[in-house]
Amino acid sequence: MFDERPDWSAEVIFCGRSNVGKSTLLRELTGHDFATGKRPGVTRSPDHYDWTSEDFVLTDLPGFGFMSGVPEEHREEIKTGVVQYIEAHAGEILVAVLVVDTKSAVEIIDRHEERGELPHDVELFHFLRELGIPTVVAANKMDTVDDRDARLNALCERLGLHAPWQQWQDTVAPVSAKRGSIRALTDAIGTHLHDHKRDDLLKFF
Ligand SMILES: Nc1nc2c(ncn2[C@@H]2O[C@H](COP(=O)(O)OP(=O)(O)OP(=O)(O)O)[C@@H](O)[C@H]2O)c(=O)[nH]1
Ligand SMILES: [Mg+2]
Repeated sequence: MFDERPDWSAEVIFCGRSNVGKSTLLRELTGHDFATGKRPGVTRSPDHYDWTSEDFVLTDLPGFGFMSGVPEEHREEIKTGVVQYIEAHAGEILVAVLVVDTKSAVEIIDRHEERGELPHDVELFHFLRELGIPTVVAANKMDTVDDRDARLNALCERLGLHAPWQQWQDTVAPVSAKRGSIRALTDAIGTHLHDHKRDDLLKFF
């Protein structure tokens, strides 16, 4: 399920737990009707969106963690598939967007840590950075939180970034995909593309 991929040489990926709003963000960015849903586990294999005239692709990866009706071992398989996909294409991935649900992210991270487990979001964030892939954490669903700064600072701390969050604007982007408020993310992606000397791709963001 992970091997039907043409040879694009430049890619931006969207990854993260299930139900955080990856596909909604991509819909907002592209205007394309990515499948989204109220229950976790909607996107089950990489969904590529490209432009016929461009050697560039946006990839919506399946979510991992809890998914409705998906047994634990299959969830692990999906996560392994995502990790392998990222490793295999690390050379082409210009920017990774790690999407989190701002309202529940910190609580879920803490719950895993209390159990002595490595939380998915923290693991993926460090994994991407170890591969040298510039990573933007899209702190999504900001419309559902009222303590914005406290939430974003707590999220930064869990990721090993010192508060205040405002000093990490290339790394942490508060957004609300549902409300179409994604400017912080497109700006952050733009900064990384510029650093890659890929200003030609800024038009997509
Ligand atoms: N309140 C709020 N809801 C959002 C926002 N973005 C997405 N959602 C909702 O979150 C749910 C999940 O969105 P999806 O885009 O399908 O999430 P996903 O990360 O692609 O999920 P999987 O494909 O299952 O991994 C949907 O009900 C969306 O409408 C947001 O900014 N605010
Ligand atoms: Mg999805």
